[in-house]
Amino acid sequence: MWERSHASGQVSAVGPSDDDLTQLLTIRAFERKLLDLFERGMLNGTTHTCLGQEYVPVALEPLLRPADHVFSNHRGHGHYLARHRDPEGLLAEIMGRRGAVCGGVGGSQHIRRDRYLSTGVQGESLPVACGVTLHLKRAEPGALACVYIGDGTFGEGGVYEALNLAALWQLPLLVVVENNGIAQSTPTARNMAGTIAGRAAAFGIAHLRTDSVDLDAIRTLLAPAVAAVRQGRPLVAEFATHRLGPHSKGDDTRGAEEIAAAHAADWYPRYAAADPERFARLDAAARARIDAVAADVTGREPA
Ligand SMILES: Cc1ncc(C[n+]2csc(CCOP(=O)(O)OP(=O)(O)O)c2C)c(N)n1
Ligand SMILES: [Mg+2]
Repeated sequence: MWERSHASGQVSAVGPSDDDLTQLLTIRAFERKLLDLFERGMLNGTTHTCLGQEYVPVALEPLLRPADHVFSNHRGHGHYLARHRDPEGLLAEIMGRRGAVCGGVGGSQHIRRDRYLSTGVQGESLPVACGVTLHLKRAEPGALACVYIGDGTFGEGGVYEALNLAALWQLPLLVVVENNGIAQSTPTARNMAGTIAGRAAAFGIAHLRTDSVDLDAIRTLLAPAVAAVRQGRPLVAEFATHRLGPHSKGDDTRGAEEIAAAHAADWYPRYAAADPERFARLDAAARARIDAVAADVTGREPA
C-alpha cells in the first residue's frame, strides 16, 4: 500500500497528442452543447456534465484494454465518450432519437454498450464490479474492471463491502475516485471523516492520489499500479479534480469564489496556453463536429 501526491504544475513539455486533445475538446464541446440544448428547452429529464473532469477518462483510456469492463456513474458522458468515441449515439440516447445506444430508454445515466455500464444509483457499481472481477480473475486473467465513483459516493455502505471483498479475494478492481470536493450541494469536508487514502488503507488496498491535469504525468503515475491491478492487487486511484458546472443544471449552490477556484484549476486554459495555435484549431474542429452531431440528432425521429 502506498500513497503519492502529484503536484499539478504545468502541462508537460511534449504536450498531448492531437488525438488526446481532440478527445478532451470533444467531451467539453459535447457537455457545453447539452447545457445549451437544455437552456433552449430541447432536452427532457436531467443530466450531470463532467465539465472540468474530462481529462480523467481521457488519461485512463490508454491504460485500459477492450477486454476490461468500465462501470460509470451519473456523471458519465466523458467516461462513455473516452471509451466509445460515439457522441452521435450518446446524444441520440439522451434525446431519445433514432440511433440511441440503448434505444432511448437509458438516457443520460443508464448506458450499456459492450463492457461499459453506467448507473445513476450511487455506489451500485462497486459490488457488481466485484462479481465481474471475480469472474474475470477465473475466466479471463489479466482483465480488470474500472469503476468511476465520486467522493460523496464513499458514503454508501456497499462501497466498503466491495473494498473488503476486493482485498480479500485479490480482485482486479480499479476504483477511480473523482474527488471534486462536493456531492451535489454538500462539501466533502462536511460529509467525510478521515480520508479516501485512510479508507483504502483500512482494507490494505493500494491508493494513489493526483491533482495533475497532465495526461502523460497521470499515465506515468498510474501505469505500474494498473498493471498490478491486473495481477489481483486492487487500487483506489483518487483524482483531486474540479466540477466546473452545476451539479446537474442550474443547481450550483457554491459561492462565486469557489466557482472561480474551480475555473482556475481547469485543464482547458492550461492546454490552450501551452500550444495556442494547435489548441484553437482542434477546439474549433471539435466544436464544429458537435454542432453537426446536434443538428443531425435533433432532426431525427424518436427512437
Ligand atoms: C443511492 C443514491 N442516493 C442518492 C442519489 C442522488 N444523488 C445523485 S448524484 C449525488 C451526489 C454524488 O456525489 P459524488 O459521489 O461526489 O459525485 P459528483 O456528483 O460530485 O460527481 C446524489 C446524492 C442517487 N443518485 N443514488
Ligand atoms: Mg463529488
